[in-house]
Amino acid sequence: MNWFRDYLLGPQSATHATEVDSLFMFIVYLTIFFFFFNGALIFYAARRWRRKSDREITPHITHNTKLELLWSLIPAVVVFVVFFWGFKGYVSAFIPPNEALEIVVTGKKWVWQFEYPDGTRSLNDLHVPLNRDVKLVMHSEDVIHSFFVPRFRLKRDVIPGRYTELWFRATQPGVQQVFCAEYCGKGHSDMLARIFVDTPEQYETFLREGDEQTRTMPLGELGRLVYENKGCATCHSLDGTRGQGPSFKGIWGHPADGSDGKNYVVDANYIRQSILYPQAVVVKGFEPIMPTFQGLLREREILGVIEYIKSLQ
Ligand code: HEC
Ligand SMILES: [Cu+2]
Repeated sequence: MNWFRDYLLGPQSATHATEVDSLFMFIVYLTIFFFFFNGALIFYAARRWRRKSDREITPHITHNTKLELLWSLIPAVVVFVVFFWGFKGYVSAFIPPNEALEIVVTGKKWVWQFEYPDGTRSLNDLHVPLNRDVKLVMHSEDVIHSFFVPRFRLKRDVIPGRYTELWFRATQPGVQQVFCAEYCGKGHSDMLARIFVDTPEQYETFLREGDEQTRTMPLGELGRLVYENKGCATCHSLDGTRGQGPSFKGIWGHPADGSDGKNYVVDANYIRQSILYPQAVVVKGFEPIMPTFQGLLREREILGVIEYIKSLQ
């Protein structure tokens, strides 16, 4: 009967789906059973006790204790079974396991933004490893949205000013559709995201080289994104003003004075070194406070920064 379940609900793609579906199908089959059972009783009664002649007088029956107990107790038991079964699934859906990979989800008109433990961000594309517990910590920047993954059988509101959580363990490789299930304005129906369920190798590649955007965006633009999103902007200005660190404006191709008294030309290798080993050359007149970005920036992002600094003449 799995074809029937898949026809009604779509394929199951996370552990939670099996739990939800078994209860759902139990209720469906129960409903079908009682549809025919009650129908048959009605037909039987209509035939068995139909009026036979005009003079016939029906007996005066006030009640039947046995029958009344039966039709109260059986539904009561069924209702309790459904309640506890559903409650168990609800609790397991909303209490994440301790070791889950944590991803921050931000809903805003009209995109989903994801942030991984290593600081990587992506828009509308969520990458998760296959067969691993993933916990989503969700919040909204504007109105109420709702994160809905039909094939995981999971849905939860995403609310401004508060965190809600959701967790899952994807069991099928491939792509899953995410919908916003809370009307949130003009672009509501475009608020679509995809979950890429990656093999461990694909997930490693994603973390190392970034998503589609990081891998394909023009280098200069990628560099600007890195500058804005990874904190460079807090210390380095673009307009020549001196901040905690030297401004990026016009440094490309010019000599930099090291505090060791030597002169260094600002080229690609110099910038790369400044990012990965900031203490190797400390620019004269500045404190050695720049943190290393080793492991935080991908190769292509470093190339992007170089390209970006080059463009700031
Ligand atoms: C906490 C402040 C801080 C942050 C954040 C920071 N830097 Fe720096 N940076 C400095 C300081 C101070 C210097 C000068 C001293 C030195 O060379 O270590 C510097 C130097 C540099 C230089 C050499 C500049 C020159 O004129 O020779 C480059 C290139 C650079 N940083 C790139 C970056 C990039 C790219 C980022 C972001 C990924 C970044 N920095 C983030 C403080 C910071
Ligand atoms: Cu929405």
